[in-house]
Amino acid sequence: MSTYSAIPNDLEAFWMPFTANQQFKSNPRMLVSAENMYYKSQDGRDILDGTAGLWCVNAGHKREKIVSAIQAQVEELDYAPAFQMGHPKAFALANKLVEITPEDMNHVFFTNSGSESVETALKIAIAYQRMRGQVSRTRLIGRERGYHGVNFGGISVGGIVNNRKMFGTLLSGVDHLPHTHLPDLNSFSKGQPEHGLELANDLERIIKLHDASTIAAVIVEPVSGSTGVLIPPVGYLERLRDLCDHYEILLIFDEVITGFGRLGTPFAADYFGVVPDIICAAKGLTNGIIPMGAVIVKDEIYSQFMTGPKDTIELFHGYTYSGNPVAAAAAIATLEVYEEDGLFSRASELAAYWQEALHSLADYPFVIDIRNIGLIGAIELEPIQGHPTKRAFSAFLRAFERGCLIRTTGDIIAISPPLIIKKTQIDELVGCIGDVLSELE
Ligand code: PXG
Ligand code: PLP
Repeated sequence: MSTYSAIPNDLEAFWMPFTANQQFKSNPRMLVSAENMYYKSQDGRDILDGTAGLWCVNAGHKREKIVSAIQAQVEELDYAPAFQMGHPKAFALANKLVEITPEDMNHVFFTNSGSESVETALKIAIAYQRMRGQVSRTRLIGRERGYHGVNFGGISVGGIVNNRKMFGTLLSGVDHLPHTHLPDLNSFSKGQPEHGLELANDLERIIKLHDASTIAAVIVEPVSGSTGVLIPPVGYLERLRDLCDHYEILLIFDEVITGFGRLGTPFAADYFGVVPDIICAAKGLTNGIIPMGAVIVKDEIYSQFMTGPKDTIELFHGYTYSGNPVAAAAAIATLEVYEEDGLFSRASELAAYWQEALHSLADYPFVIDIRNIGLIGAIELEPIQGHPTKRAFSAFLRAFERGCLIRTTGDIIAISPPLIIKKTQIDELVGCIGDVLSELE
């Protein structure tokens, strides 16, 4: 029996993440296979992947090189203990990764997800400040509408009400910058919006309130993905960098979405010309195939930890699967595919075409904003009065029926296809969204 004619078992036991379980289970949407730019649905339809899975399958699906690297690794070394033992592929991967990270960022701590990368980065930041004698620098500054995964540190510095309100008091000693979404001033911006640089100055207000000597780090997504593609205003990230330098605060870029070519450069740090002290990565690191994340730190941070007695564990932190052999093999093969296919510059080659295609939807019903950067786009819809999120979710359902996969968050449609997308497939995706918008009520 072919996989996609298989009838699912009872759907009750699996508690699905970030999903309306009851609604889904009454009318499930199942994907059963995938190749290049397309998924296959259980009823045998081709579904154009407009979201690179969940922003992670940057090289497209079923890449032969990655598949065989994983198969070979499972045969050779399936698992090796991560603590006090090593295996060659984790070191090889770290070396390969630092070839594409910004200058002076040459040390990598491996995790299994973006959420774990965030926890790891926050812990390293606080521990680093302590190691250099700044023991009172323990506060963490995040941003409204920021998404930093779902663990306690990440939801504390994050700025999404629904992800926070159910879970008690979270971490103490956290404050938030204002978000940078200014629809009245910046709607229908192409690339970076013009207005909003001054919002970075709010960091000085926060510093005045708490004093710089209590602040360890600021964490932001260079481009917020999950909350609907919020693109930094011109000059904003530069200003944050200047303020962090001036007040000796570490700047963490959460590049879980923006890493690995999404903007047409290896990292958003390269795109914006702003180098943070720590980068959180995941998703595209293994093309989404095997869970893996990475935290990349400046040499100065790593060196600070390497000053104690040689037989002392420098950082009391790590995961059973840090640098897992199969994940490492997948990541090495993925980085090779990105290199061979020129995928780090692909988004910049396509950016102009992508931008024009997206903005051609400006006059469709209910569209109140369109924004884009690299190979990311967002179409914001006017909410149905009294029923926020319903209109966009209905667009998502209709798009799936019509054969394309999009994401929605609030009343925003977000798209971020694999970087291998062809111009004809951009037309197909935008055409599908246009048809869907025309049918919306
Ligand atoms: N930081 C950022 C900036 C992210 O976008 C995470 C951390 C957490 O990564 P993990 O691997 O723990 O999920 C993310 C994840 C969406 C969507 O549709 C976005 C994410 C995950 C799932 C859905 O916007 N981002
Ligand atoms: N919980 C228990 C009881 C454990 O023994 C461990 C790891 O040894 C963990 C949680 C953490 O698991 P991981 O290292 O996969 O994050």
